[in-house]
Amino acid sequence: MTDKTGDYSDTNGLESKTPFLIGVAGGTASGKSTVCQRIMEKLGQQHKDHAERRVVCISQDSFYRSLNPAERLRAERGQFNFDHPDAFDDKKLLAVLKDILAGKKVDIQEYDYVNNSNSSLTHTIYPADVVLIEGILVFYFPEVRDLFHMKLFVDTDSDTRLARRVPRDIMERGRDLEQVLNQYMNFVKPAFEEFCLPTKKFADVIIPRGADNLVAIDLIVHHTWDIMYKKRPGARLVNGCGGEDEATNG
Ligand code: UZR
Ligand code: MG
Repeated sequence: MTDKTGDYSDTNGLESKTPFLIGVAGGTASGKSTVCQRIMEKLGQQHKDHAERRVVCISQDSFYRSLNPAERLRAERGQFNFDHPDAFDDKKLLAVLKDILAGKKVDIQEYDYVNNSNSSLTHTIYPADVVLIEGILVFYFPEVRDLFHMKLFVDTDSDTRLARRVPRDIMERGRDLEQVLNQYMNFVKPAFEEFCLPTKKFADVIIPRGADNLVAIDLIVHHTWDIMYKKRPGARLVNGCGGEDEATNG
């Protein structure tokens, strides 16, 4: 199979080297997605065509399992616990990450928060040098956790997170205030304390203040760059951090 990545993947769609897998965990609205975006920007990838990206980001939200009719009804009433590990299809996440590590092209379904289910939209993740996986429980499942080459935990105060979560759920995820606060108190906060926070100990780097922490992001980007480019000459990042252009664009 030859795709737009040109000589980067071989004719079987199998890549000759292993992408650098970065897990990004943290509580709801901690800034996980923004941290990932900043890392991608700094590696000069953000505006590249999908097939040409050497750094890609996947959300754990794409791996919510499908709900049965009774669960669906509970979800509509705000009575389904989306913050519990059981809400996820960890086997699927594991299989997809293994495919990514094997250099295969994978299709990821986008999640639709308004309908609490996977949407029909899929996007293709092409073989990349760096793959970021962000989600509240990406370090919860041991087999998944063990696949990451670097683990980041975005550590943002819970009042800050709640203050961000409320407008986001109302504006982007079609909820009303009462629903958001009830869900937060009944599910989001207790599950954070029981399942997410204890996974902080698995992190290699804890990022206080999330995406505002430009120094931490810079350090992570430089470390990633070092590993991907200097220590693994086979890897070819484009427009590297700090504006170095010694890397070739494959
Ligand atoms: P982040 N979530 C929804 O709001 N609706 C769904 O259908 C599925 C998930 C929420 C989930 C969790 N909780 O707190 C949050 N609820 O998405 C995780 N309720 O996403 O890390 O971006 O906050
Ligand atoms: Mg998110």
